[in-house]
Amino acid sequence: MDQSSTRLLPPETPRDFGFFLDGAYVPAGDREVFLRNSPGHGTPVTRIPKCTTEDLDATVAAARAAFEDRRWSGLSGADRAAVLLKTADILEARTDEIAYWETLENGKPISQSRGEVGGCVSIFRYAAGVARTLHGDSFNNLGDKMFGLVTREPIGVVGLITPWNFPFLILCERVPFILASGCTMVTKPSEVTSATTLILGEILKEAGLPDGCYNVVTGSGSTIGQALTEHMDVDMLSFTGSTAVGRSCLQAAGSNFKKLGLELGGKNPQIVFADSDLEDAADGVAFGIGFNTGQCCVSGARLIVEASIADTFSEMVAAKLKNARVGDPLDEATQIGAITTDAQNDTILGYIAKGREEGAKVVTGGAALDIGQGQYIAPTVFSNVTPDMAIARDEIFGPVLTVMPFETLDEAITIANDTIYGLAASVWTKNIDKALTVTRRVRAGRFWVNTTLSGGPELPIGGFKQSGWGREAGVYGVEEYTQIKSVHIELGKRDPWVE
Ligand code: TXE
Repeated sequence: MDQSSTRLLPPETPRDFGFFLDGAYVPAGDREVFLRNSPGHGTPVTRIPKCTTEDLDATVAAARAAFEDRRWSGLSGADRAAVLLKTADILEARTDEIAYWETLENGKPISQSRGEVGGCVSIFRYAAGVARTLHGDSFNNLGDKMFGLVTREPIGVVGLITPWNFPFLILCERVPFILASGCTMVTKPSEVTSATTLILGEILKEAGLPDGCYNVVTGSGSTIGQALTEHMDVDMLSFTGSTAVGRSCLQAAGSNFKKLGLELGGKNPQIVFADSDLEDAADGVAFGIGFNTGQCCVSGARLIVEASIADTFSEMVAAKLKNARVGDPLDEATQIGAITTDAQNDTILGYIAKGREEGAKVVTGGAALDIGQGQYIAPTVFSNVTPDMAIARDEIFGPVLTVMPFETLDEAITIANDTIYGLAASVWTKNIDKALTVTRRVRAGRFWVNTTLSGGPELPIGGFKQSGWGREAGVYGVEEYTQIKSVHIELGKRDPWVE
């Protein structure tokens, strides 16, 4: 069904999902369930099992068995690539369905969800190429009697914990690379957005992924997430979420010294110089904070703008945000949807109140929007912001932009680096010297010049400072899921140790 031509409605009754173990769904049975309400409609849409720690152990055991018998890691890169390519084809064919469940659980606009599934298709296709090109190294410079090899091997069983802001996209920025490397996995999606992670199970199976290579355990972070992080039979954990939980993962992973990949919070600068194309920059800055209701780890939440244009430019951004269409996520015209969780809604409104109390001035927005159903917040711009204010320092994770002016390039860089985070940054200028100087001196893992929030699977993702460890995606990303082995090969007759 082409849903783009049909008026979409939430389901009349919630859909039941099972968790995914060894190639099959396991219904909730007598387990407790999470009932998820659509944040855009306030009605129940999905029911997901609350798995027990025995369920978790079963998924890890399935992934371990699949890894040890080499049913996946023993295949050629070409054979693994074939499964990833077939997955991409099935995802493409099922785009509307996946986007529908993503929007219902997350609250993001349906057109955006479809775009994200399209992005995931592209990532699977890219990762198929990486599966075939992944290789080690050789050393032919060790003298005639010694030849050295460095082989790359999959790290083993990977635990993957994902958040609710991009449930399917963040999943697909990791799963194809984990599988390309030859690893097997257990993933734990956020308890509020598990549906599309579960749907991927049957798609991978249909594409030919052997049973046990992709398992999904559902449940809360503090129980199942924590237990997965501590698990003695998991070799690596990739966690995406808050910096606070990332810190607790560091401790939990000490159980068996599992390798950690962490993508955590951000408070990302948008540096705008007076010589930029101001129309483009205003549109980009509005997009950078409005997209996904600002619930992006890479949202451009701090506008650092040359003082000579600060007022005019803030008004330009405010005008753009006022024109952005906030509303029912299932409406094709919507650009900004609902706030995903009740807790996040309270957090964002709390920061807006705090900004006012601390003396910042609301340029636009600053309140919840009554759309008749669900929870919505007007995109908000604050001026008169000082570096010590909570709205300038904390990751709000909502559509709230702070404006801070600068006089010199050095000052812009100092303000940009004045944060514990280092996930992403953007700079807007037509002057190549300024663009490159800022790019080289601002400490962030991902940079945009005269654009923001763009890119594809070729370029890696990850943070500096307290924004995380390691990289996902690209060749660098797949290498994270491997470990290397040094092989020393002696040629010819050995020089004896004992005569
Ligand atoms: O994240 P959590 P929350 C930030 C953002 C947001 C705040 C809180 O600032 O306001 O975090 O969101 C699982 N051991 N980001 O509470 O708790 C949890 O079930 C192991 C930034 O939702 O970090 C979910 O699957 N796992 C961010 C995942 O961790 C645990 C994206 C993320 O949840 C766990 C999301 C534990 N002890 C939120 N506790 C980004 N940078 O993209 C929870 N989880």
